[in-house]
Amino acid sequence: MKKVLITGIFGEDGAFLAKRLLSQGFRVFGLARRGGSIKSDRLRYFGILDDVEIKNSEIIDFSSILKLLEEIKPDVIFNLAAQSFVQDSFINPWMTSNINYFGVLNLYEAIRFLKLDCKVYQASTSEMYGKTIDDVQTEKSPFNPQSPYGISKLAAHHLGVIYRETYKLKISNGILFNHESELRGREFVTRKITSQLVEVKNESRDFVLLGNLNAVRDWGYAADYVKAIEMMNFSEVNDDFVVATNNITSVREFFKKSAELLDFKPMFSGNNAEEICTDKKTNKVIMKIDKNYYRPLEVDYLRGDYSKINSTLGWKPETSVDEMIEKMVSFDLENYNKNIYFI
Ligand code: G4F
Repeated sequence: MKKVLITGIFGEDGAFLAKRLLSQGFRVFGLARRGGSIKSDRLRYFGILDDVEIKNSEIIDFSSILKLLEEIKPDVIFNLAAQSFVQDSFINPWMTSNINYFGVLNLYEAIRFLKLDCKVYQASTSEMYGKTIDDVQTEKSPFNPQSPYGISKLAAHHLGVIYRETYKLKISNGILFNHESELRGREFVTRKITSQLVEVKNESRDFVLLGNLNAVRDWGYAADYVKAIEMMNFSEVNDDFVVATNNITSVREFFKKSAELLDFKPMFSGNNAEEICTDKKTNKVIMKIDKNYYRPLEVDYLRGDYSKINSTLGWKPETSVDEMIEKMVSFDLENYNKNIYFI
């Protein structure tokens, strides 16, 4: 039975991935930081918490990750462990760099030291493109990160390329564009919008406070993207792949679509920080701007071209942004007041 190690197993992608791999008969190990098991809600939600073998380890501690790899000797590693909230990387740049870059360095050095012949998937990100100049980003587009998070991920991305070429490590970097789902943490704008709008609908919240409504993202469905990363790590190819939908939506449009699904009639008025959204049916304000959610530096626009992974591995997105928003809104409606918090 093949042994798979997933770091970051308690996150959105980790949970979707563990579920897929367990159903195919893999033995799935999950790396958990000390105290990390308080985040096990997603695995519990899928009913797989007892099926994954959770191991306490620290990716930022070389001896710890070395011992873990020596014990498990995984055939396949998915490195999803990260400080993944861009806004927080401005507050905690050192911690972000430590986990997102030095953690990856530790992992690759431990693999080299132990001479493990394993495949590795590294979670790269569209945040590496930062301030984009092209209409659509490919694997060859220039990188111009706009946050400590983007820099840390770009450093790890390049490290993967170097270790692949120099030491022949079997590394693939997946440049995943934003991917969301009902399992997404509520600090990210999509799930914040769907969950808080449901609260407004149920009158337990007055309105949603948001930052930059003009930001444009290529939002895909996390379960589709996890399929892509599985395909990458179980193929013979070691390479870098963009995973995206090639469709774009602004934060404002995402809010509008979500509000309409909840039977609001959203109408935007005002400019910049004074912009509001009113429900035309009731004249109630359902969204205001809070400048605290503006980023010190913003990534305005991301749109990914997934043709390389499509032609090489046959992957394509299956869920449209509208279908995804429907899933998220339905989930938040069904689970309103049930204390299901995916953190
Ligand atoms: O949902 P977000 O926080 O995601 P962001 O920053 O794009 O990063 C996510 O996707 C990346 C892939 O490109 C991952 F690498 C990363 O780990 C993470 O998963 O923000 C999306 C956009 C931003 O432009 C932000 O300024 O929404 C804008 N926004 C507007 N109001 C807001 C808010 N973002 C958040 N989190 N909260 C707001 O109230």
